[in-house]
Amino acid sequence: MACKSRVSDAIATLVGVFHEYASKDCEEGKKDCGKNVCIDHFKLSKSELKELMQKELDMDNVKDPAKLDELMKELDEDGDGQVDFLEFVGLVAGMACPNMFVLSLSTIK
Ligand SMILES: [Ca+2]
Repeated sequence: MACKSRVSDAIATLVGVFHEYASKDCEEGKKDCGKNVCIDHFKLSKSELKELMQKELDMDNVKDPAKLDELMKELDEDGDGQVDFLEFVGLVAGMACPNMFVLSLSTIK
């Protein structure tokens, strides 16, 4: 078995968490009849986004409907009312940047 890198593990975790939450709202009517696979498990609904933000990122300010609407509007670049993985990764990258800046400063001191 090949040794996986930490970055590969981090990517796998990110994808896994995204799909876990994106699958929560899967309704019977949204299943692909032939394959019995949920066809919307590649996107986060507003309620799925809220749950992910609260449980995985400790962001309780999304309890405020106005804040959640604001975040959803900001992330939903294609305007389909859901957050796909690429739109979600934009959020993660935005959150990582300030932390990376702080880490960079701490290593050069
Ligand atoms: Ca979208």
